[in-house]
Amino acid sequence: MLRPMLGHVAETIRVSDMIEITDARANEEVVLCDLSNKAAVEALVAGCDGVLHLGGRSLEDTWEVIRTSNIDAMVNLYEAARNTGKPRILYASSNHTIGFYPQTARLDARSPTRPDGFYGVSKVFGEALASMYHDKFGIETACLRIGSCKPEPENHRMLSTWLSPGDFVRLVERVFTVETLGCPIIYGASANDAGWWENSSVDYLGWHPQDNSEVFRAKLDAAMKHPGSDDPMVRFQGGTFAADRIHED
Ligand code: 15L
Repeated sequence: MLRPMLGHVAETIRVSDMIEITDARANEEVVLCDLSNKAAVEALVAGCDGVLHLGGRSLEDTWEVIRTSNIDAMVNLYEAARNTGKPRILYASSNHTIGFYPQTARLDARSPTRPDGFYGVSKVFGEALASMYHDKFGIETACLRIGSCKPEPENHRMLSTWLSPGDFVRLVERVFTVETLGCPIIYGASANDAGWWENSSVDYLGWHPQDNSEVFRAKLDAAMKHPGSDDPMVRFQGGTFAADRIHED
């Protein structure tokens, strides 16, 4: 979804996946990589000025899958960054780091985490790892707690969590050009009237989300019923992730 909108951010963009990428664009160079392979990650990161880290498992899963994709892979990424010129990193964290908060709570970057599953716990780990590599080695990371990055909100919860692709790209531009980034927590949501999260601690980035999910409310109201008040989709910020059972091997 983002690749067609990101072409201008660098002269060469090295895109990576575990499976073949067949639609490489003019300034994209493809490097296949399994992020749990330490040597492969080091080769992937070598020579990069910046890393937009969207890899890993992005949904709840067994601990084994989460550990391989989101814990081991993160250590491999940060070790590779430390050994290859310390590129700045934008790390796709998630709203599932705080998913067990009720939807009535209003959060900012200082709110304690309340992960809603193994996946959310792995994202908290990633934020802690980024913080340690910043303090110890000076690697800068934007820890972006993405809400729901979709072309448009798909349900009423996403009226609060929606991050438009355009606002994401505008954030990428700021993260990789601001003089000093540090290692901030950023809530990844557009300028939604129904939003829950406060981002004033990252005003210095100069990121100004422009989109607002409210324009989709009538369409959603017509397409689906509001869930009942005891439904996880209206109780928890993480929605159904908070009600997911533990995934067993
Ligand atoms: C996430 O972290 C997931 O990666 C994504 O698939 C969405 O489900 C999103 O959160 C969300 O909470 O809507």
